[in-house]
Amino acid sequence: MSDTSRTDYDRLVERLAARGLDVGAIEQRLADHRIETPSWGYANAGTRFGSYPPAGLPSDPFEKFDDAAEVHRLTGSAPLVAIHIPWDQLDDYTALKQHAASLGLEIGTVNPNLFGDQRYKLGSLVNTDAAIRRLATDHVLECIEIARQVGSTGISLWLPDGTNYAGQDSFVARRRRLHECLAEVYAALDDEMELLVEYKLYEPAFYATDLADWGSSLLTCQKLGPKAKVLVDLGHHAQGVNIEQIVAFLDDEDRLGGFHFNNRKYGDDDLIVGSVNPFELFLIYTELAAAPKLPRLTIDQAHVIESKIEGMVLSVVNLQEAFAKALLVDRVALAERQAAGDVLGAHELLLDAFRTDVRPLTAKVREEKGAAADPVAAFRDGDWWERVGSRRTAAATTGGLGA
Ligand code: RM4
Ligand code: MN
Ligand code: MN
Repeated sequence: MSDTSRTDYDRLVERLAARGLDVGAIEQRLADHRIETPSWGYANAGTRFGSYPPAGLPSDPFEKFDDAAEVHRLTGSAPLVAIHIPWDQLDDYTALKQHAASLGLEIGTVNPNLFGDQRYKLGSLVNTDAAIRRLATDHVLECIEIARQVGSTGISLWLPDGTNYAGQDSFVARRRRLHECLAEVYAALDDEMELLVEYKLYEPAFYATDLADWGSSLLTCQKLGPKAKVLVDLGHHAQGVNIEQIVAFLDDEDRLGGFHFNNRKYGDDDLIVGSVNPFELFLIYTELAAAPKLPRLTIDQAHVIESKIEGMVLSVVNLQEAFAKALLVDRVALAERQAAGDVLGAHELLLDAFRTDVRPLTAKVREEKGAAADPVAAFRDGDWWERVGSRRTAAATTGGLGA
């Protein structure tokens, strides 16, 4: 650590200690913070209008893990990588598991894909055709088997099913078909496994999505059993929805399974987390930090014009800073002010934590883990391109939307 940053750090620690905060405990929680990055975030992605694949893209799942390892090396907090099947389809998943371990990584959630196949035109797990439902269910069962092989305990399900026109199908019949398929999936889970049930307001369907909001996901999870939990993707709500309140409610019900972090301005934009609304991200972490254990924290983004690795590094840094700020909230004083009806006094405690520049703290925690004080600058100044990127000549894989 340089002398200037040491001074910044010492000053910050002094200020925090004066507020009665246990800086050592905060640093420990920051050191334990584990983010999962998505394999598809390293592959080509675009919009429906086109894509601009940069040079040096990975050409297979192994190379995607090489890129994820770079993100982990620089940030110290991204040891998990989510895989998407069939985008990461392999004959031998144990080879990928070994490759991950050799890089200091683990395979995180396994994500079935129920939207790529032509046969899913009218839906997957809710399709009126029993043969298509069988196909989709078997695919999720295959993902459970893959999870078993790679030592993963999370199956992350995003159901793209929905209808485009009123009257196209019965809401209730669709729901029953979905629950029947998911009951079979649930029964196949091992004890330590979890089924994460993601919801999304709209897209690809535009009239009614079968799992459109946290309520429908939660009802589904409650029907299935305790191993089914809700997954919150920050881009999957109507504008203005209070996501931190959803987080608090789900956590209180012990049904918060995990996150797909990203940020949005309009729709499901999949921009860098914390780039549009850092205050919302801080408030979400304020709810998360209140519990002793964090849920699965996955990034689900599509970097369309920016550097993919740099974008992922910045995302992890933004998550580290949001968590650090949330850990500064004086919870005792907050409860006191809430009980006293001190509206702005309580609000001020949150603002104070949010406005604190925590960068000296997160930098120190990263450096102690052997990562970079400033990961984005370290990536820019580093030799990833010479070492890895420029050597990649094989055709890049797809595996992001619109790619
Ligand atoms: C969806 C959803 C899923 C993601 C796909 C690619 O909008 O967020 O989680 O896997 O996109
Ligand atoms: Mn998602
Ligand atoms: Mn999405």
